[in-house]
Amino acid sequence: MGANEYVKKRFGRYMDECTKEEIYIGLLEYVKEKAKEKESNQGKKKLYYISAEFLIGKLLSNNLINLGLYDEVKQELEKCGKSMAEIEEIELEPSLGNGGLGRLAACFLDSIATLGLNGDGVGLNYHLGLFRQVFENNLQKEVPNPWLTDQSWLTKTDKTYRVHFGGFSVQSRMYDIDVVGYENRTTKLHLFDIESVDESLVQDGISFDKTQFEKNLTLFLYPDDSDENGRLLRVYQQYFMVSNAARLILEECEQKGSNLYDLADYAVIQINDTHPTMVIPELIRLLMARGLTMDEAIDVTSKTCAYTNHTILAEALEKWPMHFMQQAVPHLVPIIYELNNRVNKKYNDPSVAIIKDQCVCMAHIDIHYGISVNGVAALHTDILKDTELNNFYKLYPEKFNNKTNGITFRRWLLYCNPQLAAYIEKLIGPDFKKDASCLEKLEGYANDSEVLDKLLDIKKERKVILKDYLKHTQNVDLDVDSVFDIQVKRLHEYKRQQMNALYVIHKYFEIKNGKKPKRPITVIFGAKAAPAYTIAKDIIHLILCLSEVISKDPQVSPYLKVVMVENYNVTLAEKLIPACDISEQISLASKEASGTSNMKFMLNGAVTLGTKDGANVEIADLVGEDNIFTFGDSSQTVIDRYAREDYVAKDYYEKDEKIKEAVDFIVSDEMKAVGCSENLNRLYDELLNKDWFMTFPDFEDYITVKDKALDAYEDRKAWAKMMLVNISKAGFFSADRTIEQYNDEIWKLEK
Ligand code: 26Q
Repeated sequence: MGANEYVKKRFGRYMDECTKEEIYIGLLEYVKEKAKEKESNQGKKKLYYISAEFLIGKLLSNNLINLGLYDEVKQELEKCGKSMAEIEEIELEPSLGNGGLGRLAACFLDSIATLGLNGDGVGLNYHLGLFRQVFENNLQKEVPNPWLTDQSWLTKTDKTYRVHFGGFSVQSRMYDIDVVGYENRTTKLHLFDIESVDESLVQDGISFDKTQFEKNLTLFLYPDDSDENGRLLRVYQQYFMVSNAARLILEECEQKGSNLYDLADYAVIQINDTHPTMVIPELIRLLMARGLTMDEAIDVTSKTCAYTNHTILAEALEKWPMHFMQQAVPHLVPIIYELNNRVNKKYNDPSVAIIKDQCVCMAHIDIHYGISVNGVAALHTDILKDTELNNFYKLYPEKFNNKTNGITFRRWLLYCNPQLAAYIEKLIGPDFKKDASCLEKLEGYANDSEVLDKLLDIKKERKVILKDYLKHTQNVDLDVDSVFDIQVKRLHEYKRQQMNALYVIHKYFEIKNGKKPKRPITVIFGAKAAPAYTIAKDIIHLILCLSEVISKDPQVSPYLKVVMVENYNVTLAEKLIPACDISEQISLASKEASGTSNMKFMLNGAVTLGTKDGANVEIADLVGEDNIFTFGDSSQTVIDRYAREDYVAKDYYEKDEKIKEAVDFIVSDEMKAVGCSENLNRLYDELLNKDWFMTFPDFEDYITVKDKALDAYEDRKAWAKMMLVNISKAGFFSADRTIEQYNDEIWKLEK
């Protein structure tokens, strides 16, 4: 049955007589039905990918593409005078993630389903998501981001558990989302919720009573942890997630015939960063409750779990006070002590202990009691081995391995850029859709003038689409003949949005002094800052104020525009990335584990302006130095400078006129006329007296290389050739490749 027939059956009317809302619901149910018809891998061994975040994005169009129904449905809609875009607008984007870690989990599920592997995702059903970002008076404000509707992609299951905490228990329920692989099988994302959740607990903005766990556990992802109650709540959430996961895993494995001693033949658990780490003591506890000895339970669990590290920032490595554990999960405490004792007895080295200063180092549990520790890009894994986790690497060299991240080409090319995808298919045929390495065939066209022109045309078309979209949704005006320079990612000082902002100020002065760029520049930012991360919010304030000052300056505004899109999310990324000319990947070398937007931009024909950090290093190796703009100190230089502890920001400020001029502007009268003195002063002080992520040492080089990129943009043919090389080399960054590697080297699932 086609979509229109389905809608007729559902609503008694064909699509031409239905509202957009009805069509959306009809299509949603149609897709769910079709997904049910697809088989899933029922092999003996199964992967459980546990993650606090799954940033899955809207699902309607993506699922239609993967089911092979997109073109058909699009045509049916058009026949009824409706467009796919207007139906897509009805769908709310699930707000189940924050950034790269969550989006990676979503890309991985797509690849697992596409490759036909037996693997499910397990996470939480946050009713109000992370938060929705709104701008007021040039400041970020957080409001709840409800996304659940009566009819949704979630299917309520009858799986429920009672989950016990210190002093009380809650009833859980599992909800499932079908993940549809590309022209292949399906798999599931299991999201656990509490039956007793109470959204009315949320009062003003995103604040709520953080002590009422029975009502608040699944309200928000990453609730504000600036106070002790917020941090404690995160522990409750994490335990709730993994306790449900562990029970599901044991149940499924026993059903398939596991005697629990052989659990590792039936299950492998990938722990996505340390948030799900408590699954280790919880599994040990449950196995003991089922009759295994402590030794046996530890042995079985240690053969089943694998850990992925996504960060080298020491402050992001989770350490929970023992008294939190005592309060939230007293039944895990003796197990954690035992795990710690065993480590101490064996190694007698405080640096690898699990309990330090009465805190539990979550990553240490994962490393001692798992089969694998992986980083997410080659440089990142090397830094883990040589520096950050060196003491562990010396103990367990065989556990450490690299899995360079990847992205799903279905969403990040076929869906988000059908114009480019169609043209690529015209040139090299359809094989690249299933085997991304085929993109290399494009290199044969590197000197084909017609092909290069067409790539520029497609880019222009995508810039027009972005312009229309931002006008319609955010009332932003873009000049499609300007260069689109885009930095979209979580707001964090190490990612250095502040350095990009300083460049904008530098350009502003150049233009004021009569040095006009050859072509107008549009600098686009998109980022959410964690609600309690003061300096990150100050950086957003800086960018919004700059945007206003520049747009009101008739001398500068024809040549320079700053746009900060509100509430950057997957949906916006799908519009921004295809339209980008210059991809900003400017983290302080050694700090960005991998980055994945860098891969999405490259695949869509943007050229990277980046430091030698994370996966940028691998991008540079693949495309060659002529097809990327790299700048800044190397990771080794940075690591050494930190070790010497001799970086003094003020020295740079005093010696370098450009730095001084740009930094001083932050607290200028012009800025204070549109902004808040308190925020601007604080950011100014932070940069001048700390600049912990070393923007000043790289600033001069950043200006030079960015200006070089802008110059290069003017040779349109040469630029188009760079675009083509970038697209042709993007195949390595397919999540299908990444998942094949996880499977071959860690999971070992049958196909
Ligand atoms: C830390 C302490 C307490 C509670 C929460 C956290 C926390 C929350 C979120 C720590 C980290 C995150 C998110 C991390 C993240 O998104 N990392 C990104 O992962 C991507 C996928 O591997 C990489 O490409 C990025 O480089 C990395 O920043």
